[in-house]
Amino acid sequence: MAVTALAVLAALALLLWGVTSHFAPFLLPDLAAFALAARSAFRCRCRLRRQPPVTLLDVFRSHARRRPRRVLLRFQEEVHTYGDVDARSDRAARALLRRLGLRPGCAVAVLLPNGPAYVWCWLALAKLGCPMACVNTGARGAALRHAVAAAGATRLLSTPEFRVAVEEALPDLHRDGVRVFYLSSTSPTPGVEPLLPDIEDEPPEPVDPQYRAGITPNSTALYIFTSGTTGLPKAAVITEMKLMMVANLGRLCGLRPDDVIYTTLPLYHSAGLLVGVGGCFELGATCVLRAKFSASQFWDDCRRYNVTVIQYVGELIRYLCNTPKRPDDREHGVRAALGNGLRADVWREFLQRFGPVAVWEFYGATEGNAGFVNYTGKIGAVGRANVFLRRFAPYELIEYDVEEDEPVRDERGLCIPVYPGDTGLLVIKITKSTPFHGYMGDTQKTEKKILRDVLVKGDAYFNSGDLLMIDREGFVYFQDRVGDTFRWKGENVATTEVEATMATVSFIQEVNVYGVTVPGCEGRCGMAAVRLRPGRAFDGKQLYGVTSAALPAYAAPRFLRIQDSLEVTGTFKQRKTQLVRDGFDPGAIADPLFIRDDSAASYVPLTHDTFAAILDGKLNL
Ligand SMILES: *[C@@H]1O[C@H](CO)[C@@H](O)[C@H](O)[C@H]1NC(C)=O
Ligand SMILES: *[C@@H]1O[C@H](CO)[C@@H](O)[C@H](O)[C@H]1NC(C)=O
Ligand SMILES: CC(=O)N[C@H]1CO[C@H](CO)[C@@H](O)[C@@H]1O
Repeated sequence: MAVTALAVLAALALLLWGVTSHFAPFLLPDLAAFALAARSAFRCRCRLRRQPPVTLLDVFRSHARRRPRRVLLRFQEEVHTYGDVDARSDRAARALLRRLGLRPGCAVAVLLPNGPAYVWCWLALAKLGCPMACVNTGARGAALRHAVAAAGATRLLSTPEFRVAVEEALPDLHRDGVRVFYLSSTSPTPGVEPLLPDIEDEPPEPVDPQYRAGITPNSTALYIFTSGTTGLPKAAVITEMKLMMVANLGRLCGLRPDDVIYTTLPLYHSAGLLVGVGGCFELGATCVLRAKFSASQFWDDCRRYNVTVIQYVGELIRYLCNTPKRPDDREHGVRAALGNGLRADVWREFLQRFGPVAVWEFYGATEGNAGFVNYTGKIGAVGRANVFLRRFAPYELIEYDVEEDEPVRDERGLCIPVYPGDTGLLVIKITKSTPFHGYMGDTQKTEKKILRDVLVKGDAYFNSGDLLMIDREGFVYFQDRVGDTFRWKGENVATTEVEATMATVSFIQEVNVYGVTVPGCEGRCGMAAVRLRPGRAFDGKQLYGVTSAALPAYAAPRFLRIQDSLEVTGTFKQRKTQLVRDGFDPGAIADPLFIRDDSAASYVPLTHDTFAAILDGKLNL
């Protein structure tokens, strides 16, 4: 098997060497990456095709059996070994079975903070063959009720920490027939029962494996909620196969069983839970959890727990770079960083300041059917357009009309692939090996993510909603979320590009760029919300200078809003919706507002008179 595969690879390599000479410098790394990915996919498939299938839970259990004393979790002062967590999840599985009356396949929603309970709860549910629905800890009221219902869950596990949210939604949850439990020793909420005493009463003995008898590679292991730009979150289906593949990402990036992985990302998202904790299950490695990311504590934690690998999202690295410099900035054992959304400028600054850390930037959507990993370490790139991998996960970048918010189609009604160097919408073909499982109970939303008739009539692609660019050498660059681009004066403005420019201004700590509607104007006019560096004053002339030098006139923000803090989501993505809605009315916004004034070559305060002049069409933007 392996020999045939190698022969095929070698033949392919020889063939391609001549044909695509510009790929030649990267042929070996491309081939190596392909071989690694193929081996990983092969391993996952073999495990899950066995009878009964070997799931990630089984991989965890075999580590727990062979090396029970190995540390799985560190959280604050707590140390939990593989053996401890296995036993704990056995007790919990028994208690859940008895108290919740679960049957295999019943989804159970959890609203839990980052911590060991998240992990043993997950394992307990997996041992019962029940998918866990990971509710965003920020969900309140209707959003909480919606999340539980979207996953089809009839039980919700939480803790008194979320008492306010639970009590607010409780009448509605009860009306929907959902029973709520706290994983605590007592309950402050009438109608919510505590589970901890029951869990502690149970013996640490495994539950009957019969509960997992129905598991196939296709079974739902988890529901992870993805937030769109609009509307309520969608419950993305994570199957056993997908879980296994994503948990193997760390191994693909060279992580080892002796690694200590530091996760400050929320566990209700796939990066923290699947790549981080799941990656540790896969490797038998140690995971250091933190309730919440803290920029000032980050490196102290890394030193204290001997962390070797960190997980990031782009903003997190930016926060780290924004902390005051310290003499011990380079004193840490971190050798690799795993994550996504890191911009080239921040990436460079991070390496310069904190030393040689291998940055494994990857790209992939929770519900997506394929992704990219940077396997060459090219700064700024999310990966390579690997000709070998493309045969298995065929993707295209297609022309996208930002104004109409849909792909451009030719006279035959098909999409148009972009040329190298041009930005296009990433779509990935839906095939047997790259399936798209969609969103639970929402065929309409699932169908919306599927793009049909892309290259030929009748084909189907997963619409990533992301704009990417592949350069002539085959490096892939993330450009924008589809919603992050707006039109102004007939031009596309990429908010991330404007943000990257404004972030270089010395007095700006954080910036969030978006487009606001102006009565009587087509498209959206650029606006930026900024947070100033502590102790620094706003300098309109300097900002004007930097933005005019680096940005085309249509892209430089016309309006500016200074905020004490910029609101971010659980994964530090900036929230734009509310800012867009707020607009630029000085009568309605308490924050200081400025307008770009070309005659003064500066940003000047936006007065009520100026605002009125804009509305009356007397002042042309
Ligand atoms: C997995 O599910 C899909 C439908 O979602 C079905 O077409 C396919 O046959 C299933 N595969 C296996 C191995 O059960
Ligand atoms: C970190 O490493 C040092 C030196 O090897 C060791 O003494 C210490 O106990 C380790 N700390 C943890 C939390 O593993
Ligand atoms: C497989 C591979 O080459 N991965 C690379 C990704 O990028 C970092 C550098 O930032 C390299 O160290 C890794 O080796």
